[in-house]
Amino acid sequence: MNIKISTIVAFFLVSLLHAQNPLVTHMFTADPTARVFDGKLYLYPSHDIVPKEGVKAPRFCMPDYHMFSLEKGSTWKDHGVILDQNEVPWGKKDSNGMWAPDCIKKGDTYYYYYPAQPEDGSSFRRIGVGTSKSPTGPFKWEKNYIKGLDGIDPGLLLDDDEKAYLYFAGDKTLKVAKLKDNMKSIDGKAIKIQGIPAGYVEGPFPFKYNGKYYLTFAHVFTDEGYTIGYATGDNPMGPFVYQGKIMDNIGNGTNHHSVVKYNGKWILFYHWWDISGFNKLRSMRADYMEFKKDGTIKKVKPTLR
Ligand code: FUB
Repeated sequence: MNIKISTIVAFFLVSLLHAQNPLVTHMFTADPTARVFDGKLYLYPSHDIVPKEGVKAPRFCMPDYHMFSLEKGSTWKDHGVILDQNEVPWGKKDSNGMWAPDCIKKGDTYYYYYPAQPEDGSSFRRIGVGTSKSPTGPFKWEKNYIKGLDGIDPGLLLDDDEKAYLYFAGDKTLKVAKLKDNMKSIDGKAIKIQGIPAGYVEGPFPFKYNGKYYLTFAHVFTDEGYTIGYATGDNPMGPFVYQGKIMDNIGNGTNHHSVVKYNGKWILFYHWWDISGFNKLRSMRADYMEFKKDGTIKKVKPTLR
């Protein structure tokens, strides 16, 4: 009886998720970081917009962050702008460079991490943080970026011992820094993760499964292009061992993603150019992901059109 009910529920959830791609259609969304807080599913993506006239070369134009929650009836509620580029206390104004963010909860506080171009010109991107007592904000933004982090795509892991690790993409290397208990500064220096294969580009996302550390990331092959790969390890700071691909190249140019367990099932969130057909105007999507008995991940076949 139980099996029958869980099969029906699983089938319903699968149809529901597949029927939903792309997840939202009223705006372009990319780089979806999915998080479950107190049983509810939230998405923290970035936001692509059409560049203003006069911008000749197609490039990312990303002025702010929205966030979404999954509501009854499987609708994604848009909570509006939670951070505009011109509100970044340390950021360069109108730089349109608000790339992939992340949000985690420690204790009763939510910490939202985001990259932006610094006003002081000290780097291509720095990583800032804001705090809130609610997953939907409002967030109180720290006045300065986190010192010692020079890169993009913050991906957070809160380990079972409550120690937090911030993974990020710095100059085509995958780096990690342990955070201090205040979650706003790093403990020691950021280091390069050992064991990540050549072709690694960006978008590190960490999670734990059966006591092992998993790191997923964008991996480019010369003969295939942009894929999602992953590695596993026994220590959050590495070394890691490359295990293969989770998703083949789907012709996106980028495929920033995240992995989450929700309602007992693992889901891969990623993006594609569903609505625009253009790789700088992306839409977030989701498909179920499965582990094999040995802990390796079955490749996810995207439900494209
Ligand atoms: O969305 C802007 C950048 O493109 C992200 O930071 C990368 O991961 C890639 O998706």
